[in-house]
Amino acid sequence: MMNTALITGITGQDGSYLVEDLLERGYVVHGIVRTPSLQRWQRLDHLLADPEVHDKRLFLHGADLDDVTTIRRIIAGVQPGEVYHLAGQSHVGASFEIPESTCEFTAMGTLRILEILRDCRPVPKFLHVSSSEIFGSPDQVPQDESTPHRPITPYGVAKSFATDMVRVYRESFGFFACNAICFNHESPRRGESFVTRKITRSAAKIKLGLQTQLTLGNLDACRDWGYAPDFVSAFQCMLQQDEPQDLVLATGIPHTVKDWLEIAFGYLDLDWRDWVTTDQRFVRKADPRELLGDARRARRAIEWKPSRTFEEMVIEMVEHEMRVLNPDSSQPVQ
Ligand code: NDP
Ligand code: GDR
Repeated sequence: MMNTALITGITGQDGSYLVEDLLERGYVVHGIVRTPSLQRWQRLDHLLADPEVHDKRLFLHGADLDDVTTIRRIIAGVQPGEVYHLAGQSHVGASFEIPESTCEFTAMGTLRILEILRDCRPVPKFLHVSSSEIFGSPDQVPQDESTPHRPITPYGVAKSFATDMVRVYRESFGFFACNAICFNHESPRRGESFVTRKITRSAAKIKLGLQTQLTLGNLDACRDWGYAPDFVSAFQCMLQQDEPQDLVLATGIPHTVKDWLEIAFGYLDLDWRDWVTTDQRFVRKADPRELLGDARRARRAIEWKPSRTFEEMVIEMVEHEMRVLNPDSSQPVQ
């Protein structure tokens, strides 16, 4: 019998890679989407245009994360064997401006889904995408599954709550439920307001004469940046373990925003110092400083390891922007 999976946040960066991964593995996939008046789910266009896939092996259902009754009805109808919970307000900087809705969807949204699943027979396996932001200002570097949570952003607090709830439902109600504690992961499908995509897109635009300046916040900000398709391929493996457990997913290698600038602009033969300015607007009220992941447990448990180097990933993103912005050229403008 085919496995049936339900994904929340299927239209996001990770959701779009996860649905491809699961379809390739032979799953029937159901996704929950918000229902805007203008339906544009760009990252899923290629799948929705495929008559062998759309409404055959991939089905979309409309619901916001606070539509509890609708989500309950969808889950009752679909009867998924596995639920992948990715939906939520994912911008850390924005969480300072909209802390209530961030917590409403990211924290309470997760609890509501756990409560719905509690009434299912059997209870589907459950994967929650947690975040390195739960470590906030950590005492230990690198961080692993046992590092205490010390979030310093509203987003981090919301993810910390959701992460602990997943653990509580595993330990108290016997759920097969796991947290994938993910450090930053990027791709050509990354949202344009995140610093990585902002840099790669702007570098390409500047090269093509479509933009004259790039304004950023803290250029010394340091993160553990990996490649998004590598991360989502771990999600399915996590739910196939003999026993449920949380796993940190990370490369273990730190880089700064300046590293992104050096590689992205350098690849296009530009000196970023000629084009980049900074503005307080993009500097966070609080920003974790020493986030670096230790993914040894994931390596052991699911034989997970990153497939791309940092430099390969940055260049892939720059080349993607050049192709999209300059479709007549098969090669980047050098
Ligand atoms: P995106 O922002 O690209 O995608 C977020 C998804 O959540 C979208 O499908 C969005 O729908 C959906 N969503 C947001 N709010 C709601 C809501 N109220 N109701 C229903 N759906 C909603 O994020 P990513 O794909 O990058 O990340 C996926 C998850 O992983 C997120 O929870 C994020 O916080 C977490 N995470 C991501 C990391 C990363 O580096 N990418 C690292 C660690 C954790 P719509 O398209 O309609 O906006
Ligand atoms: P992050 O990613 O907050 O780590 O959250 P983001 O790309 O937004 O910021 C990374 C670092 O770059 C600094 N920065 C800027 N950030 C943005 N967005 N715009 C700028 O102009 C800019 N200039 C400097 C930030 O201050 C920060 O230090 C991502 C999201 O995917 C979360 O959902 C996820 O949980 C974490 O990664 C792990």
